[in-house]
Amino acid sequence: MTHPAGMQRTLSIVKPDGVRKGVVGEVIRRFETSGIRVVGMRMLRLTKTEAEGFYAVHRERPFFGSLTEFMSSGPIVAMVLEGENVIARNRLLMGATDPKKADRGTIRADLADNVEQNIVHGSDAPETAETEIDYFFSKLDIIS
Ligand code: 3AN
Repeated sequence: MTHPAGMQRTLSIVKPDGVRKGVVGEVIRRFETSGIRVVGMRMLRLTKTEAEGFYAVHRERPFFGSLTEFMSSGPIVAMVLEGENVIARNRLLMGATDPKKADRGTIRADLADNVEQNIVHGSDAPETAETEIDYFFSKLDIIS
């Protein structure tokens, strides 16, 4: 499939804290307001093993056990976002990993409680975006 230059896809997740707080709509509104298109979406609950697979790059980190426990603690909403430069734009909307350090007006500054339970995930590079989208979505699940 061909895309205009600069067009990208990224994986976004509203984490279990975001679903529990009822801010799924608020997160999507922020994407849509900034011109980012949702081209795939599903709600699911990860098993601990599936969360460990998704966060495998962090397996040596001290917070790995707690993070994967949290990520499997309730339903999440996984989305494929599409737009020009959407990987970086989504990261800007999300704000820094630690909500205390995130700029005002970002999703994490406005909605998150702490560095682990920080409402959203977003892929950080084209290669990780591709792997992460494939973790949750088949080609047929994504609108082109
Ligand atoms: P980001 O999600 O901003 O890309 P990463 O990739 O460094 O941040 O971390 C992945 C996830 O691990 C974060 N979203 C957060 O839930 C958790 N995390 C990161 N740093 C910490 C930490 N110091 N303590 C607990 N959890 C953390």
